[in-house]
Amino acid sequence: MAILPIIEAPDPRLKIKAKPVKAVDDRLRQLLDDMVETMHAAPGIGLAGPQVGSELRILVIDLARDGAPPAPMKFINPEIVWASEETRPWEEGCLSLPEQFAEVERPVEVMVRYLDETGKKQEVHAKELLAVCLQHEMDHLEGILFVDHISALRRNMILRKMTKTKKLKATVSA
Ligand code: GNR
Ligand code: NI
Repeated sequence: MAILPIIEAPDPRLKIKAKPVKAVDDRLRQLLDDMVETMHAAPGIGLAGPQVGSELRILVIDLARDGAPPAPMKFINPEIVWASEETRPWEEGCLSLPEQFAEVERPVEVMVRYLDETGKKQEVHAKELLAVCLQHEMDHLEGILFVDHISALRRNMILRKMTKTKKLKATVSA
């Protein structure tokens, strides 16, 4: 097991379209385990491949409450096969945009088809936080961040803050 570095915006690696997994093997399962460990350590409730430098269509989610036993979920090649017409705003954050938050409007419910870590086809009907998190993580697989769903004004405010923080961190560590 290993904790992987999380890529922070702005970074071109967060803007790529991730590639489908071809084989669900031990190497992939190792990467998924490392992503779960990284997500728990952050801490976060989700993490997508591109955030840790993988180009694969994989993501992990754990919505277990503080103090409850961990309940990591792993998704390979996820696809939204249905989304509700009803949408709702939810305050989102992102480990690649630390300390930044904004309300994002998304479908309240989604049906997601994916492969589990044994390579078996699965489907989940997600609502509430699981639906929000799955859509947020699947956006990462398309190179989309939550700020891409808000107004250009608020997006640029957040991205300017990120650029400033990155420069400051580079100066301090130099
Ligand atoms: O930890 C996270 N919290 C969160 C809160 C509201 C909506 C989405 C998320 S996902 C985020 C972790 C992350 O950046 N995943 O890509
Ligand atoms: Ni994110």
